[in-house]
Amino acid sequence: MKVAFITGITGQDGSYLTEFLLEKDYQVWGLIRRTSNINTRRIEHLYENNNLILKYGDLSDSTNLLHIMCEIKQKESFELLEVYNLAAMSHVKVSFEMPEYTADTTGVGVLRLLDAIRSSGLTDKCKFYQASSSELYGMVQEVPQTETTPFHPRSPYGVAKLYGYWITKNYREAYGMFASNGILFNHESSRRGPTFITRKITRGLRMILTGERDRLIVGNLDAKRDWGHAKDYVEGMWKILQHDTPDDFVLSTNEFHSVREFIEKSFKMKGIDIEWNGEGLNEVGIDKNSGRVLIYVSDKYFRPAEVDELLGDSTKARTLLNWKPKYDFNMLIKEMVESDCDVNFNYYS
Ligand code: NAP
Ligand code: F7E
Repeated sequence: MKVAFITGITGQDGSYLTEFLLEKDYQVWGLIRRTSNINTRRIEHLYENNNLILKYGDLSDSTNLLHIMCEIKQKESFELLEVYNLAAMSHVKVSFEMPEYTADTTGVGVLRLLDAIRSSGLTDKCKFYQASSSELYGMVQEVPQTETTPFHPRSPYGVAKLYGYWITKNYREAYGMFASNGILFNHESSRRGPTFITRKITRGLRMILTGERDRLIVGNLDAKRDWGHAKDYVEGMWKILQHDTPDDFVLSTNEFHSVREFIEKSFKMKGIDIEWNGEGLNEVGIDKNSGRVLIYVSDKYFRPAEVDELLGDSTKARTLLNWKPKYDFNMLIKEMVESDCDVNFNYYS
């Protein structure tokens, strides 16, 4: 029996990874948080599947993590359990407002899970994937960034992920655990959280088209990111754990685009040509046809320390894992715009 345990199963990546593994006949155990509102929208379509088992828990609760690992060990028979640690307080801007909570869950949470694996006697019967991030590079020390580029994180989130990266490596070196880091560059989809910039743009476009809102207000228009599609990246996570040895891999598209460009392309898909006027906080995006101002800039969305540009080089994963993204930038935008703006789009297809 192939068995996997996923933390962060209700998130963007967790939901795609669950679909991917269920299709490969895995039994999937997932960690969900108790919340006063429904947080399982992305995985509800999978509830009927008998191979999906959900457990309440939290990365801040080590006793709970230990109990779950012991329960999986006791109930399931497997050669190697695959553990994907995707749970995190994943919003960079929010991490400046909640640095201690971010350190506790995004950082020390990784240690709690690794130690639950060890304490439950699963060290040699487990493969561990840590969701590391291109935010580790922060103020970039070289372009493009590879597995050997030095790190310089620029946010409490990035610093917490740095701890997660190193404690994963440490458990590999100290205890011989199959523990790997995927250093993933930004990946998006129609299931992306609504406050990340790509989804904020495509949802904002919908609200402008329907008249719910008359404008979209954003922060740094010139930030550049290496944006891929989450579906490609969850396949990469799985491939990282199928490699014969534990190792660290960059997953990226190897091209970058600005926030400005993402806005222009998304609006163009709905027939709106954006023309820019002004500078800095006074810059606006105008609909060329109507002359209406649709895009405004506010310092509310700037970060105390910004990551200006991220560009990955995923040659190692492409060579050793035979991983390559299927989606390009235009396909990604098309899917996101259709999903947010077209009623007939199937969120789960
Ligand atoms: P996401 O949509 O924000 O999902 C985060 C998941 O973590 C959700 O299921 C959330 O649960 C859960 N979670 C948050 N705090 C938790 C806690 N204390 N205990 C247990 N679960 C908790 O993130 P994503 O985009 O899918 O990213 C997945 C992982 O990859 C994250 O670790 C992220 O930092 C990392 N990463 C993402 C990217 C990217 O571009 N997407 C790139 C590099 C690395 P709720 O649903 O209850 O909130
Ligand atoms: O920002 C700029 C912002 O919040 C991207 C997470 O998944 O990827 C993600 O982190 C860029 C930044 O993602 C707005 O300043 C401009 O430069 O979509 P984002 P992120 O910070 O890159 C990494 C790899 C992760 O690991 C994280 O978990 O866009 N930007 N205006 C804005 N960003 C937001 N959110 N909102 C704006 O209005």
